[in-house]
Parts: sequence; structure tokens; C-alpha cells
Amino acid sequence: MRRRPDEDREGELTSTGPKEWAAGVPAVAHALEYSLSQTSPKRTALTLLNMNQVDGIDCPGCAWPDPAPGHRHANEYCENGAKHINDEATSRRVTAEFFAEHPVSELGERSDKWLNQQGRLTEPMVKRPGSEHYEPISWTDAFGLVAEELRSLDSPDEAAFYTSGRVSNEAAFTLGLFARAFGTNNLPDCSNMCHESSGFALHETIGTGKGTVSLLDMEHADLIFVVGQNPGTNHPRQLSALEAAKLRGARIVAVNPLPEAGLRRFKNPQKPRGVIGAGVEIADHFLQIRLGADIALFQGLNKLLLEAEDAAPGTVLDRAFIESSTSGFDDFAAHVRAVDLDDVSTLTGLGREEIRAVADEVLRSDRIIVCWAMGLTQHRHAVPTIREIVNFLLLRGNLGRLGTGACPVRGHSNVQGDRTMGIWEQMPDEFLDALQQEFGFDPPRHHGLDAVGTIHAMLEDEVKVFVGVAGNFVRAAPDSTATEKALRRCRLTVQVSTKLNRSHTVCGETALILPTRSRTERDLQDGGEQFVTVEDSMSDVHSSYGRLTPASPLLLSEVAILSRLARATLGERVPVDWASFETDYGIIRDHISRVVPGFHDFNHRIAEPGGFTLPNPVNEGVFPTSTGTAQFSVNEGSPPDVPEGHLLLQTLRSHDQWNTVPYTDNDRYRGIHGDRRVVMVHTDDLSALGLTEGDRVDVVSIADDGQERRAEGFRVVPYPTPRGSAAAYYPETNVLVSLGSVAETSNQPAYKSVVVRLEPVTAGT
Ligand SMILES: Nc1nc2c(c(=O)[nH]1)N[C@H]1C(S)=C(S)[C@@H](COP(=O)(O)OP(=O)(O)OC[C@H]3O[C@@H](n4cnc5c(=O)[nH]c(N)nc54)[C@H](O)[C@@H]3O)O[C@H]1N2
Ligand SMILES: Nc1nc2c(c(=O)[nH]1)N[C@H]1C(S)=C(S)[C@@H](COP(=O)(O)OP(=O)(O)OC[C@H]3O[C@@H](n4cnc5c(=O)[nH]c(N)nc54)[C@H](O)[C@@H]3O)O[C@H]1N2
Ligand code: SF4
Ligand SMILES: [Mo]
Repeated sequence: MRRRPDEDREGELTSTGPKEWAAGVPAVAHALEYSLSQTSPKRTALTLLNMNQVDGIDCPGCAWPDPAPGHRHANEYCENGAKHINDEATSRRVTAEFFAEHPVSELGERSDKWLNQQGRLTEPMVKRPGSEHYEPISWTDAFGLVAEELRSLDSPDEAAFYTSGRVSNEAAFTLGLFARAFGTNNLPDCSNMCHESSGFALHETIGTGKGTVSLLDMEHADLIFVVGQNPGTNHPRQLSALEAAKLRGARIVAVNPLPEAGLRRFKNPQKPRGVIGAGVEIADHFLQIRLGADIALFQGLNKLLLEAEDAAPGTVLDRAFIESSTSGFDDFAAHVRAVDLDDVSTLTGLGREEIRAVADEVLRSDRIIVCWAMGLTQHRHAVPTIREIVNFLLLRGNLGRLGTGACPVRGHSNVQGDRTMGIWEQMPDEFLDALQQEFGFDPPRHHGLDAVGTIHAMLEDEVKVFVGVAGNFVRAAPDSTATEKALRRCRLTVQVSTKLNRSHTVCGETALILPTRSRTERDLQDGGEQFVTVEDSMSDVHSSYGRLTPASPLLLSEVAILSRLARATLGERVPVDWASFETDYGIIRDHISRVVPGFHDFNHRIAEPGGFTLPNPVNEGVFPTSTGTAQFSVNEGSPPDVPEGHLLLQTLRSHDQWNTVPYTDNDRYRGIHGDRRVVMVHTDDLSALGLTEGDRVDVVSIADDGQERRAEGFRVVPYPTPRGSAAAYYPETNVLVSLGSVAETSNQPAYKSVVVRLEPVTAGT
């Protein structure tokens, strides 16, 4: 992608190293600064005071749960949640005149940040074949156009419907129903790129793809692992839970290649102690691990636990649990016993004593939780790594008891709910049977395409219509060049969006923008004012009521868009009363209550303050695997070999972005300001490579296909990351991740495991 010169730059690059602590007064100030740059003080106050309250707006940020009703602060949000909600509530507007002024080719050269800053989309727009501009189109004509394209396909599988995790349960259920009534399971989603590896590993081993931990468990754990996660930036209120755990004497182990601010100290902005004091030290042990070495670490810990049991039989392992509730122990134990702790030390870069100290901590703890996020899921061997963590938990019976469990910390606010509602290309037969029973049509049974599969299929001309409901597919996906090419080959691309992003500028032959109301906005329908529901990372289902006036009178809700699209496409082909969906979302919830397990009496139970929690079989002592027991596993896997002169690159989020959308060029907690095109490298690696701070380089990756991929014009920043590893921001670096670089079995892109070299850019080239 060409960038327009300098439009992005907020100042000179400065880099002062990672901060020692997260949150506190500066966080509040930064949140207000960004909010007020987007919208008025009145709208800011309206959004913030309603955020995460009972009957309020669910934060559109991450999926961290809210405390129980009665235990919430008046300001139950974090700095970044405040930024996300006001980014959505912005007063800026993208109008038809804007599109008349800016041809698509010009928009394609703009940065992600600039596109987002233009504000909220206001009316449906179409880009017709051969045209350089988007122009207005009526809603009726827009639905007619999509319906005609869909109906003209040779097979329903030539269409794919992408979802991102901000979509409500009601809209997600409607979309899944529409896709299947149309005849396809092609339902790729952001989860394919996010926690797919967690879902696969957990499903195989404990029989459910969801985490087993609640906030109550966090209140009772003795030891909490935070692995491959940067909560200070990405799940800031998790720090409140960790702080509370620390204050009552729990211990915390953080495992991360980077000394992330939130893992060190936390100054809680809601408590006087946090505002004026030194804050609370979060991690008792900080294991600065090499990229991709977590599998070795947990195998090392598991071996040490087995050895401790040998030394004092009957005191370390939960033998009764292992015998009654698990299988595969002997094979697992034999495998782990053969692990060499010196190898673990070399692979992880951690001292044997450090690892032993953590094993001792484990031996002293009766109740253990392991939390993780993208630092584990975005590697080729992500699934075996997470299975090894399940082994670790099973050894001492740390599943199904209060204060214990597996905690994959989800990203988008409703990414887990979307899955529950049927957004998955591989939904099990029981779900499809229930759909058939409820609606009287026969849903397709063959699996559909996931995110990476959809890109391959578009490149092969097997998928010709792409519909994106929320998200920014072209920037979230790996291999930006291939993904752009894939989308441009489509006959039709459709984006249902709140804000302008690059996916609107990478068009099929015909392209549509269908703008939608956001969850911050009031949703008045014929049946009265509507609310939507979401499910957070701990399986709590609750409502979200919009409060603001919609950004434009021409906007439709997501439910209205999807149900009208279904009606226009399918007519009377399936016996579904689509029109009723839009009138009253309670009708959709009634359908959900009969199709989706755990949702009986949905409308009644959602009216309770705080909603309700979905049952988790593991917490009821049931492991719904093929054997009916939890499964120990034998795991292999390691990061890729890195040739001499190369580095292993992880691509990650700055403190000031929401996924593909950078808000500013700053990453406050990492001390980096003024530029996002930076690559963080250990000082000794910089010297070995003959580079010095601020040098300009191209980052070049070499994939299995032998092809070079290049991200141009990055500046090197010395940073305390382990030797041999590097870090740079997403989505600027997605161009480097090949389509073939995916996790085994889950097919999730390995965004945190890219072999690169840094090529100095000499003046004049
Ligand atoms: N403000 C903000 N909040 C967000 C988001 C956002 O963009 N902005 N995005 C949301 C979404 S969708 C998601 S999925 C989550 C993501 O939440 P995170 O997973 O915290 O996000 P990343 O920025 O990808 O950070 C990954 C972390 O893992 C570490 N890591 C990388 N590789 C390894 C490894 O091999 N081993 C270990 N142990 N650690 C490793 C990195 O150093 C980094 O600290 O955040 C959600 N919340
Ligand atoms: N290199 C690299 N790539 C990654 C990752 C990584 O760590 N490294 N992380 C991956 C992960 S974990 C994820 S989850 C994906 C994220 O991928 P996506 O979910 O596809 O991307 P987002 O940036 O969250 O999408 C932002 C856009 O969503 C739209 N939007 C926001 N709110 C709403 C709404 O309420 N309704 C509608 N209809 N639209 C809305 C806006 O138009 C906005 O521009 O990226 C993945 N890609
Ligand atoms: S922790 Fe997550 S859900 Fe909570 S306010 Fe912050 S961004 Fe929103
Ligand atoms: Mo995510």
C-alpha cells in the first residue's frame, strides 16, 4: 500500500522504554482527551456514566466481565473502554459529499487512522463497476442488488458472511439463520483469528471450547498465571481483579517476552491508593520468556510436579480426580518425564532456578487459574501449547473447583456470544438439528469456510460474494496483499459498518457500504425501544441499551439490515417471519431460547439485573468429551527455526488502537511516541545487526512458499525483549504473515511467529 506522505505523523519518534506501572490519573486524563477530541462533553458524559451499568450500554471494547450488580463503581470503565465508546459516539460524519470528493483510489492510499477519524458513516453507498466513486443508493435498491447477486450464484457456497465480535447476539443469530437458510455454512469470523486455537485445545481436552473461570473464581484463587496477555492495555479492568487478588494475598505469575506495564504495577484510578500512592505490584514472578516457548515452560513445570510427587507420594497430584475424571495420564506422564530441564531453559531463555521457583509456588497453591490471550493462540503450535496448560491444570485438580480453571480472555465484547449464536463454519449437528426443528428448513450440513479458507476460495474464484458484518476483514486478515487481491476478484463486496475503514476501499466489481447504528445509540422500532444482548468472556449474558441519538436518521440497526436482506434474498423460500425480527427483538430471543442450549426463558431471565450466566459443564463435574473424561495429552511443538541474522517477530497492539484502528501514533506504556512504523529489538541484536536506534529498515519475511514479503520504512527502537525476538504493531505488519502460516488444526494465523530480517534503507534508495 502506498501511503500519502506524512499525513500520519504526529511528531518525531521518541522512545523512552517501558513504563513501570499502568493506569492511575494519566489514564483518566488521556481517556477524556481522546473522548473530547471526538465528541461533545455532553455525549461523553452520557456514554461514560451509562457504561457497563445495569440497563446501560455494554462497553464496546473488550469482553472482560462486569462485577455483579451492586458491586459496580459509578465509573465502571477503563481508559481504553472510554476511548472505544467515544470513538463510536464521535460527532464527525462521513457523508455522500465526502465520497463525491474522494475517489476510492485516493481513500485506498489513506492511513487506517485517517479513515477512522473521518467519523461515522451516514447513508448506504454503492460503488458500481468501473466507477471511481461511491454514490448514494436507497436501502431497498441496496438489498435488491445483494439479493440478485446472491441468487445468481451457481451455489450458495460461493458466498461468505464474515462477522466481527461487536455484533449483538440478536444480529448474530439472524445472520447465521440467514446464511444457512440461503444454503451455506461459510461463516468466517474474527474468532478464527483470535481464540480459535483455545477453542480447539479446550474442546478436545475438556469438552467445551469456553473458559471455566468466573469473577468469583478470581476472588478465590491462590495463584493466577497471566500468560501471553497484555491486560494493562487490552483488558484493563482485569487489573482490578488482579489487584484485589493481590490485596487478599494471592500470588501472580506473568509470562511474557515483554515487560508490559500492567504486569508490573497497577495504580487503580478508582481508589485513592491508586491515584496518589505507588500502586500495587502485580506480578510476583515475571518470566520473560522467548516467543513461542510456553509449551516448553509448562512441560518443564509438569515434569517438576511429577518429580515432587515421586519425592513425597500422595501430596502433590490430585490422584482421586485424575483417576475418576481423566484419561491418558500414563502416556502424558511418560512423555513429560523425558523432558530435559536444560532444554527447557535453553528454549525459554529462563533460568532453571526461575522455573523451579514458580513450580514451588504451584506446590504451595491449592487453587490455580491460568489466563491467556493472543501470545499463546497466534503461533503454529498454539493448540498443543494450550493442551499442555490443560495438563498442568488437571494434575492438581485445578478444573471444576471454586477458585480454579482455564481462562482464555476473549477480545471483542461479544465474540464469545456470536459463537454461541451459531457464527461458526463448523457448528455441531445438534445445533443444526435445533434450527431445523425451529424453522422447518434443512440447513446445510457440510462445514463452511473459515477466515483463511475464505481468502483462498476468493483467490480461486470459488467465493464471489463477500459480506462483512462489522470488522475490517482486509486489515485483520494475514497476507494483506493476497487478501486485497482476493477481495478485488469478488463480484460483490458488502460491508455493514459503523465507521470508514480500509475494507471499504478494497472493492469487488460492485461494492456496497451499509451503515449501521451502534450499540451506544437508541434503537426505536415499530415494537418500541429495543435493546440487544451480549455474552462476555465469563459466559455472563446481559443486555445493552443504547442512549444516544443515532449518528444519522438514515441508519438501520444490524438486525433490520440482516432481516431485510434475508427477506429480499429468500422471499417465501423458508418459513421464517423475518419482518417480525425487526419489530421486536424479543421474538428473536424467543427463537434463540428454543435453539441455543442454556437460553431457556431468555426474555424473562435477561430482565433480571445483570442478566444470567450460562452453565459450564466442567463446573458441574462433567467433561463432555468423546470419553466423558478430561483428556491428558501428549504434546510436541516449538517455534520455527530462525536462521542467522534473522529475528522472530510478533505483531501486537499498541496502547492506543482498537484492533485494525489506530487512534494515535503513541504507545504510552511502552514509551514509544510519534510513529507506529517501528520495530522493537533487543540492543544486543541491534549491535549484532549493525543497526542503531532510529535507523530506517524494511522488515522482510520469508515464508514457506519461498516468497519474500516486505513492510517498508520502519524505524528500529531498542527494547527489552528477549534476544532473537522482535515486536511491531498490527495491522501495519500483516503484509508479512503468509496465508500458509497458520496454527495446526485450528487454522488460526500465526501472527506472533514471523521469521524476518531487517534490511537497512540507505539514503537515496
Ligand atoms: N485497547 C485495546 N483493547 C483490546 C484490543 C485492542 O486492539 N485495543 N483488542 C481486543 C481483542 S480482539 C483481543 S483478541 C485482545 C488481545 O489481547 P492481547 O492478547 O493482550 O493482545 P496483543 O497486543 O496481541 O498482545 C499479546 C501479548 O502477548 C505477548 N506475547 C506474544 N507472544 C508471546 C509468546 O510466545 N508467549 C507469551 N507468553 N507471550 C507472548 C505479547 O508480548 C503481548 O504482551 O484485546 C482486546 N482488547
Ligand atoms: N497481525 C495481526 N493481525 C491480527 C491480530 C494480531 O494480533 N496481529 N489479531 C486478530 C484478532 S485477535 C482479531 S479479533 C481481528 C480483529 O478483526 P476485526 O474484528 O475484523 O477488526 P476491527 O478492527 O475490530 O474492526 C473495526 C471496524 O468494525 C466496524 N464496527 C465497529 N463497531 C461496529 C458495530 O457495532 N457494528 C458494525 N456493523 N460495525 C462495527 C467499524 O467499521 C470499524 O472500522 O484481527 C486479527 N488480526
Ligand atoms: S476492561 Fe474492557 S470491557 Fe471493561 S471498560 Fe475496559 S475496554 Fe471496556
Ligand atoms: Mo481478538
